[in-house]
Amino acid sequence: MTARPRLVTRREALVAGVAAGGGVLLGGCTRPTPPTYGSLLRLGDNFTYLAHRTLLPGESLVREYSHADLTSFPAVGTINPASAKRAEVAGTYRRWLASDFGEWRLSVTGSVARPGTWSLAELKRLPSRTQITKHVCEEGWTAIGEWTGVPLSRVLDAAGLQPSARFVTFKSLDRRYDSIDLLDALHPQTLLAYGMNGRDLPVAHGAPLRLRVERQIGYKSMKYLTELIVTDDLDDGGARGYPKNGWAWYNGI
Ligand SMILES: Nc1nc2c(c(=O)[nH]1)N[C@H]1C(S)=C(S)[C@@H](COP(=O)(O)O)O[C@H]1N2
Ligand SMILES: [Mo]
Repeated sequence: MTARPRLVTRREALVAGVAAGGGVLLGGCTRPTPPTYGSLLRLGDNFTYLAHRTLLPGESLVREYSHADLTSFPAVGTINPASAKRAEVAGTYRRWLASDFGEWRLSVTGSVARPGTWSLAELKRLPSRTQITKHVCEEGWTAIGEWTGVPLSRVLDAAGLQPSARFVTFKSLDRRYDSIDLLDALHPQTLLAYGMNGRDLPVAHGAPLRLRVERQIGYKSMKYLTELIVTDDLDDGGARGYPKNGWAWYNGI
C-alpha cells in the first residue's frame, strides 16, 4: 500500500539521454511507475506513462515545424486574469500589467540548493530557445505556434537540484496546480516561454510566462506561472490538483 513509486531521478534522466544517443532504450535502466491514486481507473495513465518511458528514448524530441506551418491559435481556459472573479487574482494581474510585468516574479523553491526568485528580465538574460511545435488540446483541437523562452533545465541548473529531487510542481496566478517528472522537466523542448510568434507572450496565452511541455497534452502547459517547487515525492495538488478533478496526471502525446 505504501510502496513508493519508482520515479526518474536527475541522474537517470541524464543516463537515459545518453543511452538514447547510443540506441539503448530507457526501459533497460529504469522502470518508472506513476502514482495510481489508489484508483483502478488510473491504470490507463500508468499504461501511457510506462509505454512512453520505456518505448521512447529519454530525450526524444517532438517534431518542429517551419514558419509556413504556423496556424491561428485559440486561447482557452483563463484568457485574462485581470477580469478574474477572485479579486486578489484580478488585482495582482492588473498590477503586473501596470508595471509591464516588472512586478512579476517566479519563485523557485523546494529541493534545490539555491531557492530564489526570478524577474522576467533575469529570465530573459539566460540562453533562450525558439521552437515551432504543435499544441494538442484535450478538447480536440490542435494549433501550431512558435515559442521562445528559457529551457526549464537552465533554471533548474541555476537553482541546483538536490539528488533527492524527482518532480517539478507548478502553480499559476489563476490557481492551477500541476507537476511533471524530471524527465519532462529536463527535456530540451520543455520551456518557460515568454515569447510567442516572435512577440511578447500575449495576455490570453499566459503572459508573462507559461510552460511548454511539448510531449504532453495541452493542459500540462500552464499559463500565468508564479511558482515552481521542486519535490522529492509527487504532490498531486489535493483538491486543487488535476487527478482529483478527473484529469490524468500524465498525458503523453
Ligand atoms: N494557468 C492556466 N494554464 C492553462 C490553462 C488555464 O486555463 N490556466 N488552460 C490549459 C489548456 S486546457 C490549454 S489547451 C492551454 C491553452 O493555451 P492557449 O490558451 O495559449 O491556447 O493552456 C493550458 N494552460
Ligand atoms: Mo486544453
